[in-house]
Amino acid sequence: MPSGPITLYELPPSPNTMKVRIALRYKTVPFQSVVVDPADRAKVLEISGQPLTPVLVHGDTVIYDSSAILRYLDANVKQGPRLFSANRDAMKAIEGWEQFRRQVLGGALGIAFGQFFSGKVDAEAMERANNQMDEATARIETRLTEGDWLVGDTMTAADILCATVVYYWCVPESAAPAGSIAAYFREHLSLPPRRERTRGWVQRVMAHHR
Ligand SMILES: N[C@@H](CCC(=O)N[C@@H](CS)C(=O)NCC(=O)O)C(=O)O
Repeated sequence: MPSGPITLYELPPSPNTMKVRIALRYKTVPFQSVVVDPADRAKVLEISGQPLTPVLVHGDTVIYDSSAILRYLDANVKQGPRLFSANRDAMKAIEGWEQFRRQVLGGALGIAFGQFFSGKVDAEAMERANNQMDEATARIETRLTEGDWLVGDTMTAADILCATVVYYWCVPESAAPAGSIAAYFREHLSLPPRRERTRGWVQRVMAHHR
């Protein structure tokens, strides 16, 4: 079993970094954070052989890619709750939500980040992002009529993977200082009032983002 201190190389407030941070806090695993300069990937490249964040270092073991990191933590760090499941159906359901994140939620997120990085605001594109997220969260809202979490009765990787995307559509004022990316998304992205359960669920997941 790997052991040793854990270091997270991260680029806040990226959704991929948020996933890993939430997982570490949820499992109550202590870690050291190294904030990466987006314009200087030399250290990340040296450690992991590729330039993207997040990267997790656990003793002598290096893992990159947020989904790989979640699986690594679940399989190797026994402390705290599970992120995945010993149950086959639950495991399939979590992986189903992971695909939903990539294929459905990811589309709206891509439009929103594309707008941010373009430095302009195209009202039509933002409306498309908002409409796509409204449609996508219908499935989440329905699922949440049956319980607090997407799979089973505890938070799993399914919640962490999906809520870190939907978060950008319900950023609280307290997390959006003027001029920040969060403030930009807060200004342009929103969920309709009928997504009340979805908003509550995002808050429950994001409560672990410390
Ligand atoms: N599949 C990777 C994607 C990692 C990724 O795209 N990271 C972004 C930050 S969220 C990054 O480092 N982008 C830098 C770039 O594209 O130059 C994961 O899930 O961790």
